[in-house]
Amino acid sequence: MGFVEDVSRAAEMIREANAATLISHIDADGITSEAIISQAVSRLGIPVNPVFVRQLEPMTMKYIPNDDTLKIFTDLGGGQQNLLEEAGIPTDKVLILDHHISQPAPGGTEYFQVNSQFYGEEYTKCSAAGITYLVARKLDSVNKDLAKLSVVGNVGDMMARENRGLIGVARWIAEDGADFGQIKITRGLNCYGLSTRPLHVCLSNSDDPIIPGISGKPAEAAALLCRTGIYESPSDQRLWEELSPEEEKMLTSVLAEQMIANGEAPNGLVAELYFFPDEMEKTPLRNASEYATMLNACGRWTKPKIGEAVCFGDRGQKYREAEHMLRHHRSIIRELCEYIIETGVEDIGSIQVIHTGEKYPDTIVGIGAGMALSKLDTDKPILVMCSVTDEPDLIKVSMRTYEKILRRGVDLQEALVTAAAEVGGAGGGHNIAAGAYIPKGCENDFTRRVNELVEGQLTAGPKDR
Ligand SMILES: [Mn+2]
Repeated sequence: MGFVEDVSRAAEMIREANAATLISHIDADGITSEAIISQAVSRLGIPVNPVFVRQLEPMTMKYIPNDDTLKIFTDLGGGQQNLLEEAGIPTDKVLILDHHISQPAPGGTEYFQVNSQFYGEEYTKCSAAGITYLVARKLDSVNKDLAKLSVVGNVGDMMARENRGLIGVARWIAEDGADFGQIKITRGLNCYGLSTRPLHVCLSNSDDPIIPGISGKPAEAAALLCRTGIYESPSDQRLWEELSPEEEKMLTSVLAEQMIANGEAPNGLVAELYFFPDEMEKTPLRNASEYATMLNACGRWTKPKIGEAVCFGDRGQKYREAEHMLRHHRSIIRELCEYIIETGVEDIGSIQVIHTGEKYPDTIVGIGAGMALSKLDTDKPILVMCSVTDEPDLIKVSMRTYEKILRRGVDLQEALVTAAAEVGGAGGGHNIAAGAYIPKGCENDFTRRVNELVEGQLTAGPKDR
């Protein structure tokens, strides 16, 4: 069926429900998806009960009651229909709103889902928070106030990364929120922390793209800002959000010139940005990427309901707790990053490898790997392995690289999917950032194989895109 028909059918199923159980993932996309559908369903007077899970797997199925509530799966479910079938959950009690690859149930039970993968190019770069928003919007146009959360989920799931902005139906959602007056869509610096970090810190943290003479060098960044008159002194603390449009333009062109002078293409310097002018100034809630990090921090430290409360509009107690989670999150990541650099990675040819064992939670190892990479050999993808909490037989693998390496033909997702399948594991993700779970004990064979595959990709050269 077409997208419009499927969204209508999803809305119909919700309207007919007496009560709903909302099962969602604990990352930014999962939390925003849940918050969107939860509010949309509650507004119809239908009671809801949320269940957040790290992953839908046999162990977590016990949290899903086989009662007569409508089970709405968001940001998961499409790939786990076998579990729903096994649990004997009837099809008329299941609605899946997902964007991950769908796997039919082995017994042939056909659960109804709206999945971004089903409807062609316009939809593939739309996360679960996008699908849930479009269902919410179909239920009632009053739900336009939820567009902001949808953009947070999309940006959090890296839907804006490849094209440096949202595209297709996800972009339409951003415009819908802009229309409503809650989202300001602009173009600007493709850096993290534009609403909360002093500009020289933002610039020196930029690692994709790497700005020669600025990345990793806060003092040099401050000096450049002084030279351009944006800072009055090197100890100035102005934020990107505080610049005038003229200053924004001037700064991006100075940085672009600096990149060109160093033989780098300045393409990655500017991106489309999504600001939320009705949120408190100088807080992570002011833009989509920082908001998403706050929610990820809540989820990764197993407090998704704090993130949910923030999405519902709590700016008091729960918001303070979320701020605390974010600070904690950052300090552990910083620690992990230092650990990787101090311990050192092993260069095995085309990739660099490290095993962090049980030292850090597997939920943050990928982020730490990405941050550490900027201080390692940026020409070789990094592969980090670690133990998995509560799963002693599994090893989690995270890989990160840079755009410039993708241009040479590398695709981390492809490499990990292939190598993981060969050892009886499973991989997934994106070309620039991917992950896998593999059985414990095959680490060496696995990393050797990934190295071989990446080598092969480099030999084959750039793909036609
Ligand atoms: Mn997602």
